[in-house]
Amino acid sequence: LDEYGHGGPEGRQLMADDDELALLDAAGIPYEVRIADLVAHYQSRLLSGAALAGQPQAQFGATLTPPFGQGSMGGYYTHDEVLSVLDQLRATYPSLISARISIGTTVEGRDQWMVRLSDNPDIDENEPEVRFDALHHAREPAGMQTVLWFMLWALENHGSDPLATYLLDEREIHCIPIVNPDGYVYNQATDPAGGGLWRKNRRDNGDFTFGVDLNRNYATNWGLDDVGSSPDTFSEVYRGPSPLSEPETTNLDALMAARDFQTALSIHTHSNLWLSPYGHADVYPANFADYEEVGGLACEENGYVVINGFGLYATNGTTIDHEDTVYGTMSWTPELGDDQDGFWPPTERIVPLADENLLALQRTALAAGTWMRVATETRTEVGDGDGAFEAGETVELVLGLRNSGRAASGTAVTVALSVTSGPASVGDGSHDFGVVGSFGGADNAGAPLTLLIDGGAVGGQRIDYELAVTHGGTTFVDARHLFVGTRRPFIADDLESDVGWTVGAPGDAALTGFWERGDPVGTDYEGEPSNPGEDATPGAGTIAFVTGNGGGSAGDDDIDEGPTTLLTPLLDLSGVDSAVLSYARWYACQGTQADRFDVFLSDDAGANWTRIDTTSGIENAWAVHEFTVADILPHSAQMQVKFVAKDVPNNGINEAGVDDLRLDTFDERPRINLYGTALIDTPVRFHVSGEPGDTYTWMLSAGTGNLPIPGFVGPLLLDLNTLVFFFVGTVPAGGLQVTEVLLPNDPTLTGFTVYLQAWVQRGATQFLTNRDDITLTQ
Ligand code: 0X9
Ligand code: CA
Ligand code: ZN
Ligand code: CA
Repeated sequence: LDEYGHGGPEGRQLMADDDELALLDAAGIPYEVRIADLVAHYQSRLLSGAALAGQPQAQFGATLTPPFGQGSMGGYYTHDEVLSVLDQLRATYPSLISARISIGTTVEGRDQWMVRLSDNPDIDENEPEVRFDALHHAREPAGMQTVLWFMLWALENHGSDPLATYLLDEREIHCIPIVNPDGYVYNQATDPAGGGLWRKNRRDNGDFTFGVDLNRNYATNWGLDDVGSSPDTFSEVYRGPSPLSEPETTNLDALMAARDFQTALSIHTHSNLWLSPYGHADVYPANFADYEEVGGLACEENGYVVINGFGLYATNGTTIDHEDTVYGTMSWTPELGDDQDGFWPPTERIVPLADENLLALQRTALAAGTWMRVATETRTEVGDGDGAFEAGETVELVLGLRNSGRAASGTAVTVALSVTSGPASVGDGSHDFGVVGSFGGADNAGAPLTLLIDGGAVGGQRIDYELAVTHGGTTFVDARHLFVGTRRPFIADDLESDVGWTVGAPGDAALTGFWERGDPVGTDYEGEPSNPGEDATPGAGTIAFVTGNGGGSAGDDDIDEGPTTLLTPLLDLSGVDSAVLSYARWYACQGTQADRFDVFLSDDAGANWTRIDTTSGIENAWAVHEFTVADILPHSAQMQVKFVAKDVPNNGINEAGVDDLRLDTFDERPRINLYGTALIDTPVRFHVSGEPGDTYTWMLSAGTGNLPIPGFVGPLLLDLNTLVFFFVGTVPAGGLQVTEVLLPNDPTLTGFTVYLQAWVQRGATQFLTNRDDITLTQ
């Protein structure tokens, strides 16, 4: 039996052949067959012929033959295609990538090919060294594609992208896309369209079995016990007759000895994990904190779970344990893709999977040398003391620098501040932080950098500035921004009533634990909260959206399978110049941690989505997350947020929650917003955002206009002939008035559009706000 999912309280998923099922039957051990023919299952998702050729051109590697993502094994490159790609890249970028270098030959006499990416790639320069390898296991080609994707990104962007330029100029990046060519070619022979399941190398064990698990054959803790590897030749984790018995591992070991790899990834699939040493026992490298730091930064975007190998299951004789122990390399085994991706993710997943790991490979390469980051930034207002950054005031910036790399900064680190746009100039513009040691930090508390906001700046204006971090002759620019003025909400949804959120979307496959709105009923898993017991809204609020809210045991109430999707009503952000989106989020992923909760933003009513937030950890607490919308997508009238949680495979406790959706602006002008689906006989929320004490009068009309009115800020945007004054009020403390209006239960009004605007008086100033509209639906 061959485990492929990574277990948990609801049981492990196993691969078994017919003989093994017969043994289970004979022993009376119950099981459920989820996928009867795994190869056929994988092949059913792999494209060929015209469908493959019709795949969209990927962002990188579009001019390769075949293009990236269109290899002839269901989109995956064959062994020979990989070699051809390496040769094509050498021909195109001879000053940035070496010719193929053989690190040795395999059991069947094939070469294990490596390339070095760097400036002067044919010379061994004194630059920090990194290694990326893939396909130790022959059935895990997504790792190979990911290594190639990183190479393509670096080569195609050298000279234009600062990070690609830096990494190629200042690192030596060694890539071995196919560690186990014999096994990979064997899979090609048995399953030319992809989906082959051979894992080990092709050693003839002399007893009618083949193959040694190369990820159990390294010397460190080789054969320590029969749990972490097997002495049985037929086992998928057969460790071989002796440490480094296989030429494939011997060659890798010789390479590790000859080079000075500071960081390395030995890439596998699958389960969305980032595994660190060690796997043989519950013990940790002395620099485990550094492992956690770099691993955590690497996985900031992909959301993979960062844990030590033993925390997953016991292994011995693995690549990374050996490399850490013998050579001091910080070495990880990523397990790319989720358990639906499996070993042969669908063709259309090749690019997304590679791309979701690009940042992780970049950061692993950065960590091989000096990697200075602006880890924290604290802004302090020096002015009227109200906390808002306003005209004529000074903003003090205290930076916490962190070196998340394996080399000290060498020379002193300086940071220079500059304003790139907006109403501000630089006061104290630079600071010398001195030399910053490996995995060390420095700050400028007591000597802040300063931004001087222009006297004429108005609320809502955006100031873009840059922090240029320089050391050893190289500079990295960290772009930041702030908004002038007082932040206040213009849409705030505490979910205490429902104005049109949507549960469920095409593709949802949850069996239980659908999103539902209610007063959360707490559940527990091993003494830790799973479903929240309270909503997030401070004060009087009681209601939130949670996944399953039946109470009882955590296992009954949580998400099984999935995903389950929750969508907000449309959010009208047109004409808002400084929108900040925030929401309170809860996520408890317990038992097994490989599941996730993703949040997406759309600017076209859900036709396209951009992921803005992801987690797979145990938060067990409401936390507010916020985003500057314009950094992600342009503002539109059709913005929407969706929350997607899943437990795939169904093997743990998964509970997500959402509350307190807010959109804030720094704009000084009052603004209105109608929020909710305009279904007859349901409530819509009328929002007036302004300074506390502003008095407002809602106006309603059947048509639009554009009429400047003397003495008013802003034109009248309604048709004067049908204009009706609706209701009046005063903006309360907090800056947002929310009035719920029940739409009439009158089907004859469907399709009818009403336009609204507010007339707002603030002291002596009269404003006419933006316009919003509502079309009644049934
Ligand atoms: O078992 C392996 O070799 C790796 N998983 S895979 O599914 N790609 O075969 C994981 C090895 C990670 N190390 C530990 N779990 N200790
Ligand atoms: Ca170089
Ligand atoms: Zn593997
Ligand atoms: Ca609430």
